[in-house]
Amino acid sequence: MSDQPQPTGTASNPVIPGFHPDPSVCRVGDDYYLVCSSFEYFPGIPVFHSRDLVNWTQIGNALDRPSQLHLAPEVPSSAGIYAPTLRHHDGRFWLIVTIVGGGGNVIVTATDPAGPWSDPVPAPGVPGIDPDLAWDEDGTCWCTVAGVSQVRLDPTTGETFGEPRRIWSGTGGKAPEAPHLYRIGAYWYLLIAEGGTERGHGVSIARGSTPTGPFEPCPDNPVLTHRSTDRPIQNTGHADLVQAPDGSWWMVLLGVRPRGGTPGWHVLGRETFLAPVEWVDGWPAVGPLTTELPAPAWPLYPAAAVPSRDDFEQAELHPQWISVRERPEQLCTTKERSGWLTLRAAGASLDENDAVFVGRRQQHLVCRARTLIDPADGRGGLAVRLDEEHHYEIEAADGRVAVIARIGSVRAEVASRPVPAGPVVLGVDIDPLTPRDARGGPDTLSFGIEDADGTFTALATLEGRYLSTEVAGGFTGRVIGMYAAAGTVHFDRFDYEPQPSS
Ligand code: 6LW
Repeated sequence: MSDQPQPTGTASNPVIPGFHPDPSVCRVGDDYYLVCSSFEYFPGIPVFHSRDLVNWTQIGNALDRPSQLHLAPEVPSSAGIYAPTLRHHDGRFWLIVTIVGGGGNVIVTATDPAGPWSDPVPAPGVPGIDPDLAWDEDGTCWCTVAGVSQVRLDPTTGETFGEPRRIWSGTGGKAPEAPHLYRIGAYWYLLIAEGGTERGHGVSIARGSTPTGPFEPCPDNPVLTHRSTDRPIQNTGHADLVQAPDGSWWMVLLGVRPRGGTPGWHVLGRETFLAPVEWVDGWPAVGPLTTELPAPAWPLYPAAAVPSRDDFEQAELHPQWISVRERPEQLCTTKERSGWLTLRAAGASLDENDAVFVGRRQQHLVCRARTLIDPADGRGGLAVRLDEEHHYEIEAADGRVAVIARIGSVRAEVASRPVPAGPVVLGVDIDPLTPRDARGGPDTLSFGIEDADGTFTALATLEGRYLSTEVAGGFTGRVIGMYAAAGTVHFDRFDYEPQPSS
């Protein structure tokens, strides 16, 4: 992030594009920190920093050691890391999160949010997902979870006290969840999401004079929803509130950008958006959420872009790189061949839960990726992944490249061609698909090879909707990356470039 503030600037949503759902935010002085869910990927829980709420830089991942996060092959995709809450209290950062299928609710702490974070402290008495932490004036810590229930907790030991108590069930929408509890002025405010994380999603709030209630619902609930609208941002919910140093209030929340004909498909997962909050009669008024934001009343600090090329010269991988379930050093290393990323196969394809894959989130609707692979000792390639049953890839081995599509239970090689033995540049171009009728869209993925002069030759163009959440299901979004399916493969570089969207 630049140290030089820019006095004016435009701000646009999403503020953190790509699969970055369930944002939780806190401020310490002039610095904001934000975390997201990461599900089946390792390392888990991306941590971001910002000085202006608009420009965010990833500074690490909270769970980046095998001792903190072990996702067994049996843990399904879209299980794993759900909905963390990040708070700063008593000079430390506290993060509580549910590891679905692998440990339940745990707490980790850090003095520097870039890490290291502690090993997890289990909190087995916390009765559900989406745990929140709030401390009252006595220093008592209250943990509130989806439902919405609450229990007293010692966050240093994970011990809970007494039976969990139902404190609110929302306004009647399904799945009251994502609670966050705050002391603001004379009241304790209980913010929740309800309506489910699909098109019905919304944000509701209640308030009481103690952290345990009773809670009186806001007369204008939901305070934010885009359900039944044709707004470009949909599924708005799972929010967190933060106050800026100038006293203004802001909400971070998740939303999606469906495109194409009916019913609309979103491919980047649930992304992190920002909205200004006004207080009217003691209640927050928000939105609607727009792609262009009113620029905040303070200087902006444009984030230094992550370079489009990673040439794997650094021993440590950039925190943006994620793997499926685990990343043992013997299967993924930059130390074997200097300046190359070496992957050694475990599972025989991306259909397998133990696939060896290193990718980054697709963050732009229109973009391209290239990688130079040396498949001399194995078979591997470049993939766009939603889960084990929804992925497209171009694979190289034995003087041949092939494009493979896996959609649900169907797996097919859709194109192939011979290539000279040795390293080859594999690529994918992702472009919008203008609907030719009510059923079309949202995009296409063209897989091919790039010549030494930069000419890209597509072998196959596949429809993007089959790599959308509306088709695949689940909570994640597309991840683009490299994989090994047999033996050992080496990657010299990986390029990811957003392209103009029109
Ligand atoms: C999360 C819940 C939700 O636990 O989706 O949108 C679930 N909200 O609060 C998974 O992200």
